[in-house]
Amino acid sequence: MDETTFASLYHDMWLIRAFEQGLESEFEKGNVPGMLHTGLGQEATQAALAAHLEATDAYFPDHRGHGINALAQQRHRGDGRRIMAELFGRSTGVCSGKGGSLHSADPLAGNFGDNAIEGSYMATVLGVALASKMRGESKVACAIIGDGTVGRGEFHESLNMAAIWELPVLYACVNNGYAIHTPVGKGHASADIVDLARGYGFPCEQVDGNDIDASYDLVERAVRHIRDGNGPFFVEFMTWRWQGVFTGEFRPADEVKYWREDHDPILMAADRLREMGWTDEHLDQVEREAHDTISYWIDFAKESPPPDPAKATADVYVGFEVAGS
Ligand SMILES: Cc1ncc(C[n+]2csc(CCOP(=O)(O)OP(=O)(O)O)c2C)c(N)n1
Ligand SMILES: [Mg+2]
Repeated sequence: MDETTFASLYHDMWLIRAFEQGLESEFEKGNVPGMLHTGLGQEATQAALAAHLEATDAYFPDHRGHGINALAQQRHRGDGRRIMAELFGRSTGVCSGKGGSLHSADPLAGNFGDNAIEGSYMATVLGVALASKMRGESKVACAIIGDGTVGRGEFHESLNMAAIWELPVLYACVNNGYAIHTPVGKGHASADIVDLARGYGFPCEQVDGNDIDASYDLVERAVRHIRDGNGPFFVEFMTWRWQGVFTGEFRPADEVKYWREDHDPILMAADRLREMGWTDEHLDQVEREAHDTISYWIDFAKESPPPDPAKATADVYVGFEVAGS
């Protein structure tokens, strides 16, 4: 990978980390409504996906997808602040503040939305993919799923149908080792999800999801395969999330140390940049700029008005309004 691309991905990863850290701090102060699951620790996986998905593609983020949503919004719609505002429940958010963390969507940025039912969009992604195929478009329909999703029936139904209809689906499985507190090997027949997916007969590959270089290259290859009309592709990103579903650490100290200090995606990328001649000062500058950008986004969100109660039912259904109470 050339230095310019690597540097740009490093910026993206820092933007995600600063976004999540800023958000987490505001959440702890009680300024962010609802629940929060951050993508801290998974920045390389998200930046690699965001780098290759166009506005005309369709991705379904999982419950840790604020980072990819912010990058897509910034890149395709020119204003990443609208994801922050959405999380703060403000009218300037992408869904006018009514979606929040788990239900924000903006198809014009390629973001077809998460919802709180893990795995449900393993079915809807097929519809988007089928429509694209029937219309002769070259859309990539991407389902970003956690390892926990694999135990749902929709996982297997989806892979099967994508295989037999040769649909343009990118399955991006984020294997961060646990579903709530259950280790992946205890919850599924294989700790390597890729081995379960291989039975459906299309390309399935595993990658170090904290290695931005390897993740970027694999997503590039997978997207090319799909756009060229070759049907689905499954990628398993091996990564780790700093934050569980609930507060408190439940994992062994040596595991925490490994992932947070020895195998952190941003620290690993910084080492690579140092090898390319970057100074600590230059690296610090990227970090500082990301935090400055996010402070500005948070200020924008806080200063934005809340949604108008009179519009509570607007945009809920297509084609008609529900009478407000
Ligand atoms: C169908 C369904 N079952 C259970 C839940 C409750 N739930 C929320 S997050 C979660 C764990 C998901 O684990 P994983 O997919 O590995 O994602 P991670 O949090 O590890 O990123 C569960 C079970 C849910 N949201 N939907
Ligand atoms: Mg998980």
